[in-house]
Amino acid sequence: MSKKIIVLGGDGFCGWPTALHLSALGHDLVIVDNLSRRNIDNELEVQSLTPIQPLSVRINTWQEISGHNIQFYNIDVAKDYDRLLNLILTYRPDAIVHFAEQRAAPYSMKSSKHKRYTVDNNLNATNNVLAAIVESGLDIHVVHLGTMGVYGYGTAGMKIPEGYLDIQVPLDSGEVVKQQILYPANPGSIYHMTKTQDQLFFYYYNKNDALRITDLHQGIVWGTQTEQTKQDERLINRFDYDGDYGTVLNRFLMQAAIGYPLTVHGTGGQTRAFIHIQDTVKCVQLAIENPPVKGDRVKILNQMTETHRVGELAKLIGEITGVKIDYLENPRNEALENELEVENKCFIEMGLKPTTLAEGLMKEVTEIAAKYADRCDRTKILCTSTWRKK
Ligand code: NAD
Ligand code: USQ
Repeated sequence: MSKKIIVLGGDGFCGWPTALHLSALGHDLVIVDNLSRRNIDNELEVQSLTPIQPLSVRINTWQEISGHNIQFYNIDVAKDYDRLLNLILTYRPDAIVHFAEQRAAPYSMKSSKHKRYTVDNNLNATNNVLAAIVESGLDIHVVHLGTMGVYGYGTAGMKIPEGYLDIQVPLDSGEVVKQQILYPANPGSIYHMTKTQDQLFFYYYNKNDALRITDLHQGIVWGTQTEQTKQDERLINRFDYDGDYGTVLNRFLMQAAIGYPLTVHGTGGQTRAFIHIQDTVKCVQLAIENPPVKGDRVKILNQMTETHRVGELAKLIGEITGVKIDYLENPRNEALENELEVENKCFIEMGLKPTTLAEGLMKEVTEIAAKYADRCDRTKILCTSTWRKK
């Protein structure tokens, strides 16, 4: 059944392909974005490796190719509360997908100005969305993009559950009470910290106002293109490679394509969770199709398909492409080595068929990283944002 869906942050790396995927399925789409990500590119004097088009060109191209119309509103979700509320009241969406946050950990740690911006932007954006839904009186399903980083990356040897931890509390009487609590938050950057705060907003608005909320704890997204963004170069997705916004696997792919030694932080023993962008858009679709019912607690799903050590990824890419590896001093304050096992059976049971690293890696190097290699500014590759003053 066709739904009315607002994608907040729909001009971004995950938001744009998600909007196209949902539109291709026949849903009615509205994108809201304040284009802050494009302005941050100006601030950092860097550009997407891929030549992304202005949003109006993207939307017109999609209309031309698919016949589907996507509306766009330039609204700052963190600041323009009245315009957001007005849009919700007039459009009356069935679902709101919320990507509209500052998402780079290194950017959030650059200076006190960047810390404060990230906190202001992310917390106010989330609170505004939830408060506006309550004020509208409409029954709207919120699908939020959270992060695996809310859990931290270490465990007591167990699989990280999907949001809730079973605990047993021994009482003085000797009785043992069983409960489920939110998995303890353990953020590793100011950015990740905002996502742990988002969880509390969801918990509260769900408890107080019975809002229907799905929080997707997503791993590191890799890859660039989806079935829709491939259809025309004007639809191409963004590819961040710089030291602030580039994420590790895409950075390694781009570095391999230009023969730049792979930038492993520390020993590379950090294990992280990964997901391909094609699976991201599929997961959001599945989350929308499987909403919680009124009265359910916040539904938390782990949106990841594989875990890998950063150093092992570098070795794999080194073997395929012949590029060298550089072991650099780690600019972050993070564990040098960690094990990570993650439960992700909810999405698998809903029908997700993961894109594996093995099938996608080389395609990504040749079709994207090598093709646009001449757009790379080598001076922007190293990560210069440090977690603690030297
Ligand atoms: P992105 O920066 O490419 O996209 C975010 C979009 O939101 C941008 O277009 C930006 O202009 C917009 N935006 C930000 N603040 C806004 C505001 N106040 N009002 C309106 N628009 C605003 O980031 P992304 O990689 O697409 O990530 C999207 C979401 O997914 C984020 O919340 C992020 O935390 C989460 N996530 C991303 C990854 C990843 O690897 N990229 C992994 C896990 C989770
Ligand atoms: N790393 C390197 N070399 C690099 C870049 C990064 O070794 O050149 C290391 C980092 O030190 C870190 C790991 O790779 O240990 C991951 O870094 P990243 O920049 O790829 O990912 P991260 O900062 O965790 O953030 C990204 C997204 C964020 C999302 C998160 C999901 O930017 O929006 O929330 O991935 S997760 O990591 O699962 O929390």
